Amino acid sequence: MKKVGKGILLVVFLCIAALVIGGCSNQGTTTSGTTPESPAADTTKTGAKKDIVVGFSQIGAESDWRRAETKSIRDEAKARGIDLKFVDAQQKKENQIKAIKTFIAQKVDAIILAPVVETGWEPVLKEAKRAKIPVILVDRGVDVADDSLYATLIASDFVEEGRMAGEWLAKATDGSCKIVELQGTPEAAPAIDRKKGFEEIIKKYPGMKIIKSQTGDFSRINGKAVMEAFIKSEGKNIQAVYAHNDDMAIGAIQALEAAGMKPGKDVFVVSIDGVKAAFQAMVDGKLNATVECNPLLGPLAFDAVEKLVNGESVPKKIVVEDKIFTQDVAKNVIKDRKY
Ligand code: GYE
Repeated sequence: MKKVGKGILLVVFLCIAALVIGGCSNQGTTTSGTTPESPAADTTKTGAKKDIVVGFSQIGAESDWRRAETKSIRDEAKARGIDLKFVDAQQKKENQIKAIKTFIAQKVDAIILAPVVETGWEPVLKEAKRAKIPVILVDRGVDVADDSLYATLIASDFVEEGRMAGEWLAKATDGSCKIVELQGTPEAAPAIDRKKGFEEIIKKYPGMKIIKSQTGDFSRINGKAVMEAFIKSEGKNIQAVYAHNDDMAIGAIQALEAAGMKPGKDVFVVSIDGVKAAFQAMVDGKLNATVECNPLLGPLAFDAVEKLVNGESVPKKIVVEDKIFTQDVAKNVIKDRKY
């Protein structure tokens, strides 16, 4: 009797162990990889569909926009049962190159790359091409002579975003104001293009002038520090702030308030991204306008991944549509904002 009882216990234990192990190995094929070292899942079983493994080299976590993009890509991979290897490059191109090389060594099915700057990608993209691994660029573009080095670019039109910000400011100031500009990360596509689009518009208005321009690296803390320096040297001369993203605009708003100036009233503030905090700043009357730049790129990115893995073609460029939001609509739309 005793022996039979022990036997049953052993069988029950083995069943539980099998269930636990089975559950764990399933988890290994879903989205959770956070290091380039985690081995690529190879769960191909006879007759079963091969799991897709994707490496994602992200720039960092410098802004609300970027955090929203990361979440969108992670959530979408998880929803589709795709194994995502996520690596944060801490703003360094060298780290991104290292991550891509690791993904190639792991024989991933596709690579998603958000390139921090535009140049210097040719050698590593050639390695990916030789390994027949498609590269999907998200949100920022690269400057390469041969565009067969990447499969597609999914991004907004940053020049157009700069134009929208410039046009709004020209209208609000009757084409006359002294502007300070907070630029994004040097050599990054959105910093180059947002400057270009904005300048294209304001040069049509002789009364509009950029009196100071410096990088705030797309972060709140740097935007604030640069704005403090602008206020120190230009003071009340400053009539408008053009920030290449909302985080820097919010930093600038803090600096203006600390200096006893009234952002949104004494000084116009216009920026780009359309994150929730910017809508709140508009509701509070401190930010005048923001141009939306949609970071929720996960669904588009994985549509492209799945097509490419199935041997289908994708367009070379997928442009995400943007529009400008102002204070008068902020209150009504803030509750529906998704990021
Ligand atoms: O505007 C900014 C972020 O590359 C479009 O990078 C993106 C930009 C975005 O840090 O907030």
